[in-house]
Amino acid sequence: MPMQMGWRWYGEGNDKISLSDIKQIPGVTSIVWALHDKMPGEVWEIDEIAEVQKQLDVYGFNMDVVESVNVHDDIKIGLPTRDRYIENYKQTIKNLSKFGVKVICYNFMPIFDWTRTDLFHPVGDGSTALYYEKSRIKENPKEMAEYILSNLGGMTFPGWEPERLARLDELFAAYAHVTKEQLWGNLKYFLEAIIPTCRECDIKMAIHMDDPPWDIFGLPRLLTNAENIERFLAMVDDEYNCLTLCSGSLNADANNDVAVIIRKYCNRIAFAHIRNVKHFENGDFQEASHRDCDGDTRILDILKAYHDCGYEGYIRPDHGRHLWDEKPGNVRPGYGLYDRALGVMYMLGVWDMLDKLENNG
Ligand code: CS2
Ligand code: MN
Repeated sequence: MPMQMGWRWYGEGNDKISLSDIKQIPGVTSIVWALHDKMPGEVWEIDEIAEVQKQLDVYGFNMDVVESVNVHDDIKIGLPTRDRYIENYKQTIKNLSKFGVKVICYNFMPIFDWTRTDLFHPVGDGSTALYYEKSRIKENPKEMAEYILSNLGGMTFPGWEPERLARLDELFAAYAHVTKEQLWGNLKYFLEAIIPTCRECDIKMAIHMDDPPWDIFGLPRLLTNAENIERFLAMVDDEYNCLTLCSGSLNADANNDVAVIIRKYCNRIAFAHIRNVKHFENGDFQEASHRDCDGDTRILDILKAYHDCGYEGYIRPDHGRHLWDEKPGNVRPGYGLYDRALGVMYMLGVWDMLDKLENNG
């Protein structure tokens, strides 16, 4: 079985890109979906999942990968109330398994998901892309949260729930005493509690890399490099405890050689995010097209590594640039149609050629 190409879709009425649009992109078989109006900690109910299944069935897409079932802050903080939210999480896993879901992508980042200082930074060719300016990430998380929230064009983004971020002071206070070691411990507690359910349900938990892969605003981050990936996999050494290996998140730190990491941990990678990043000398980075030479992430080496390992998991283009008529207000930052579709074709082009070479041309 070859790798399976996915496309992240934000749901009916919540994504300008329709399933019919996606159907026209060659090679996409899996819709990477979620119930986007759920708050972290809520159970995903059978009838709500069934609704999505009905929509995907019309186009013959599978719903094998969910991104994300977000983890409630109480679990990350390690509050006594976490057990209630863990029970809810288990129930969601059970409900998802009734629909054949195979992989749940999630993250364990305190408070913020991906963090950028500019969502529409000019690339130089007329397109724009997400940008991280190191010197602008200082002590003011509120400013950054306000900037990001006000530039999402009214669209919802997992990890950027306005209701949750309205309580930013409260959240920061709650995390103030959580050391990096405690966060590791809380992650272990969570996984040990849910992995037996995953095994029963045959669903892999695939943790997303932290983005960017370093501490920000004094908040600890765990999934940042090869050493921490090793620690994570050994901490709960189970085939259902897996990775969402996000090339762009990891390679925001230029010291991370993503292809080497893939070769080492391929059997524990359930989901691959392919994204290219261009580095600047001062530590800033910008997201680039998926083409290898447009960034520094070495996309060709990455695809070759997956191919050599006989990767049969799910893969998707991650963030893309905003092209042509995609402008602030009419496009979900990082998740427009065109550049991600180009990314799919680039990846399939490389993959098809690797297949062909393997079969002696
Ligand atoms: C995205 C994440 O930034 C990224 O690379 O893929 O927003 C991802 O969806 C979440 O961290 C997963 O929980
Ligand atoms: Mn990603």
